[in-house]
Amino acid sequence: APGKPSRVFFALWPDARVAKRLDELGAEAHAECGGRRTRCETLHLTLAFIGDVSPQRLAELIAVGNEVRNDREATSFTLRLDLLGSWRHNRIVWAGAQSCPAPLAGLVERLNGALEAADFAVERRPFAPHVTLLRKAHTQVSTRCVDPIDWPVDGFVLVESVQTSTGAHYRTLREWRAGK
Ligand code: 2AM
Repeated sequence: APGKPSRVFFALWPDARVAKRLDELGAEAHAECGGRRTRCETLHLTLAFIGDVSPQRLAELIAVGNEVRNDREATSFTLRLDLLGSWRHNRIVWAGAQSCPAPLAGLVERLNGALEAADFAVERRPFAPHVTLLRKAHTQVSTRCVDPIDWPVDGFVLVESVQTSTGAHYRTLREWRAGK
């Protein structure tokens, strides 16, 4: 979209079944907390946020993805989302995991390592895996367990986010599948 900056990030993108489950949880959370729901087709889990990049740097990001994809164990695992929680500082309500699978932590570590080696600024805070369900929530929730959503992960994506008046729109720039 003209005028507005675009930004890119690595993410896990759910299949239709998992997205539907997350969307249902989002509806439940919305009834309780208000705010703006993430549209079903844009639900995702961010692995590494990059920000604005030039076309040349984009090629380097794809090289980073290629490098990380070569490790099959890091890209094929089940992620169980079984928590609903919120953050006061950014008024987000999210779906999260009681335990972060080791391969997911490893995937993020590998991505950050490869990004750092390629001179991209990486996140210094500990990785907090979450899927944002609501933004600008009117009320918080106390973190609670919910009916588990088992997400079979078998790859990751590089996505471009374009901010528009109707919210963020996402375009998949590249997809990496485990062992393929
Ligand atoms: P959020 O859902 O917690 O806001 C696209 O904006 C994705 O990148 C979102 O999942 C968002 O996380 C994440 N994101 C946006 N800005 C970020 C930042 N500065 N650091 C880390 N993640 C960010």
